[in-house]
Amino acid sequence: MGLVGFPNAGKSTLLSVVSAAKPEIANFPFTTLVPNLGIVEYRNHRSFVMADIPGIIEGAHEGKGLGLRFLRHIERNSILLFMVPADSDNIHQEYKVLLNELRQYNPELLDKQRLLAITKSDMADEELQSEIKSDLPDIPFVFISSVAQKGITELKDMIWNVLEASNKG
Ligand SMILES: Nc1nc2c(ncn2[C@@H]2O[C@H](COP(=O)(O)OP(=O)(O)OP(=O)(O)O)[C@@H](O)[C@H]2O)c(=O)[nH]1
Ligand SMILES: [Mg+2]
Repeated sequence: MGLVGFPNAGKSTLLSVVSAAKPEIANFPFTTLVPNLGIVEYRNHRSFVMADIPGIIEGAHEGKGLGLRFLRHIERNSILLFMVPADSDNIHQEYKVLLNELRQYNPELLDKQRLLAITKSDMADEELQSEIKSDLPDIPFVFISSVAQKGITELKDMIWNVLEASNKG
């Protein structure tokens, strides 16, 4: 499965808390310049691979930012986890921008299973969380905080269930 998000969304931080990978993490965009892979241990000695992809911005399909050349690294994955921070001005809109960039790169990417993680949710109180919930895309979502270790088990369960379902075809 692969992580899809704007720069600074918390992709590498998530990878660092669910796997042994030690990606660079910093509070500025384009920290990750090449994809990082990590193995996520799941219950009963099962595991799956998580690919931390460099951040995508609007216009990436035209080469803006780092462009989309890294997306080939996730073409093989069956699941895409979209990651949008809880303090984003408009989570639904950010998701749409990301989706549109993927579509422009390769429409087949939209056949993949999509999940949404609202990251940095330690920065969103209950009121903001319910406000966020009132306008989300129609895909499974979870609030997570890699820093506070919240929602991580729920996220892994969600990913695992989708992986299992897609393996059974
Ligand atoms: N409060 C809070 N901050 C977080 C959380 N996760 C990540 N951050 C912070 O967000 C900033 C960006 O995190 P990264 O993991 O480097 O973000 P990224 O998505 O990999 O960014 P790029 O590599 O630039 O695409 C860092 O300062 C992190 O410490 C979280 O759960 N809560
Ligand atoms: Mg990163």
